[in-house]
Amino acid sequence: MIFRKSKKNESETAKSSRQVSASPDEEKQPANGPNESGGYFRRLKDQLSKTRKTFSGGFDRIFAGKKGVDDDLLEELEELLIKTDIGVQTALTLMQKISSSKLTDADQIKSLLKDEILSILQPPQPAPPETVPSPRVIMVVGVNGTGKTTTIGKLAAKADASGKKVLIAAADTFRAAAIEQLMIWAERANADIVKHKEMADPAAVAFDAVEAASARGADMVLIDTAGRLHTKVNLMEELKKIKRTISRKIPDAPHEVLLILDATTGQNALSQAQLFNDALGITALALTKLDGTAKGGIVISICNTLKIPLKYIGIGEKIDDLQEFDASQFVDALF
Ligand SMILES: Nc1nc2c(ncn2[C@@H]2O[C@H](COP(=O)(O)OP(=O)(O)O)[C@@H](O)[C@H]2O)c(=O)[nH]1
Ligand SMILES: [Mg+2]
Repeated sequence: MIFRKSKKNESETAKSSRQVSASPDEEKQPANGPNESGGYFRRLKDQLSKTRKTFSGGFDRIFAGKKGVDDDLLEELEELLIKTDIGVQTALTLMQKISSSKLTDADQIKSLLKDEILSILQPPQPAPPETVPSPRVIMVVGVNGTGKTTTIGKLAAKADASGKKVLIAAADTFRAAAIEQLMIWAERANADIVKHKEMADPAAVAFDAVEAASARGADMVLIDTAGRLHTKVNLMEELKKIKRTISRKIPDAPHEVLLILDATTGQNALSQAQLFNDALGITALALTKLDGTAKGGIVISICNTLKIPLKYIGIGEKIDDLQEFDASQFVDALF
């Protein structure tokens, strides 16, 4: 295997220290789980405020001072849904439910809408219990700027907080800055990092990382990848090669191919998902930057259109601003 011979020279590993200084904001904070304190839900609600203002605020405005439901009001409601990036098809489905319910009371319509959205967001059947391979290899993919590196940092911190040993692979070798950015996140999350030089073969980095993780008894490997889209074909080939190469070391790896989508790109996120899924077989989604947009309806659009589970949502730039997606909490935060 050609890429192994240069390993000694090129591969460096760095174990970060817990003493590394970080600004108070960057200081590692306990990773919350969905069943933990009210602070977790409050944070979600705060960070989704832009979408909530459009959604729930808009709803109240439409119904203010109106008695009964007429065509104009329904039209306004449909426009509102589309404005939040819920998608035309999903908006139409919801409007049909409202029309056929014959409800006229604003509160009742709101609660019907809430129930219908929840049933879209909830997976049809509970996911089968995950077997936990060790190391569990997660390949993280997505277009540049969607939040791959940041999400890896957040995931690593969560895993570290639950006592797991994490190793991160710097397989976005396209820019030196990308490797440096990942090193900072690894440090914050107390994770090991495996990196080569800029422009090194990303598949070789991934292979070394998986090998090092096995040797060191790591629980989780997070593989950062490039996302330049102007060379779309090459990118997909590069990602496929990484995937193949990993499976040569661990046959059933990667155990997860996590696609990162940026909520602020709206419906574009859906076409990106199609592209990456066709090439790689995406097993889970993370939707970032829900804090920065009034178009959080994209969550509903994604769950209604794609048959890929939405596992995580990013609601800020801080290390603990990644939450496991919980449909009912999300809907409660929206209304
Ligand atoms: N507001 C907000 N910003 C985010 C979130 N996730 C990532 N970002 C920011 O998005 C930018 C690009 O993220 P990065 O991880 O470098 O994207 P990559 O190119 O896919 O690796 C950075 O400025 C991040 O801080 C999020 O959930 N909310
Ligand atoms: Mg990156």
